[in-house]
Amino acid sequence: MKTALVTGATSGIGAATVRALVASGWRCVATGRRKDRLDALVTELGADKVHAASFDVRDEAARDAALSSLPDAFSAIDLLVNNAGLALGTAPAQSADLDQWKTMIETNVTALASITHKLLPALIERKGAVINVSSVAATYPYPGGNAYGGTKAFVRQFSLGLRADLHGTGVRVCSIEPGMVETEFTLVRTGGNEDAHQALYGGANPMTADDIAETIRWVAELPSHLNINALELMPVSQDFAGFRIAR
Ligand code: NDP
Ligand code: 8X3
Repeated sequence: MKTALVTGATSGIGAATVRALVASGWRCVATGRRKDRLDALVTELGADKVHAASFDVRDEAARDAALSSLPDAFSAIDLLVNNAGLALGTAPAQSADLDQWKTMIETNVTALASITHKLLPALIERKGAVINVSSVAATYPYPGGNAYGGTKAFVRQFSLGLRADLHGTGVRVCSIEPGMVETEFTLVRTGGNEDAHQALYGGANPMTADDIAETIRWVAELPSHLNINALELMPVSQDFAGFRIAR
């Protein structure tokens, strides 16, 4: 039985990924700040399948304490799913809140790079895999996407750079790049605005967290000689904005 560590497993894509992996025979270390939600996953899926490790990904000391006290059955990580992340705000750059930018960069970039750096030696030893959750925002800019899109572009390019450096090690790396997925993402981005959540997803037939989780599971379980470098997904209802001209 293989073991995955999934960051951001208290909600949305991360929680769905833990469910999909466990249903397919994996053990999971589920991480996130909201311990009650991790505990609920353990109750739902079983303590032999899920271990809750509650920490803020930006807190390296708390992360290291949690990783160094993993039960034996969960301590050999074969797959790192770097999913924890967030967008904060939709304001244009010129009126954006700098603290929100810093939080996105610390979470989506610095913490992701740090936990990857921490786990790489073990992943190399086990010929494991890294699946990073980027976004279509990495490739397609949109108004108000500024720093968030920048963080996700880092995730995409970092993933490809990891592939280059890990050449010959047998470690696989994939950048998963979803468009609109209905999760708590927009509530977090807007500070809990239910109307904004409804306005974005209502009638739009967005992707679900399960759609992305199933994709992550599929990528993780491909034969060991096969690497999906990057994978972009959108709901059928979403496409690309045109170029705007200011006159
Ligand atoms: P959710 O808000 O539902 O889930 C985000 C998860 O990230 C939560 O489990 C949250 O846990 C965790 N997280 C955020 N900050 C921290 C932190 N400082 N420390 C630990 N965990 C943290 O959103 P999604 O499921 O949609 O988002 C998952 C990933 O998917 C993100 O990286 C997002 O950017 C990306 N994405 C989302 C898309 C969408 O349309 N929904 C599209 C493309 C990419 P907790 O708050 O408990 O700590
Ligand atoms: C989330 C998708 O388009 O809201 O990464 O940036 S989008």
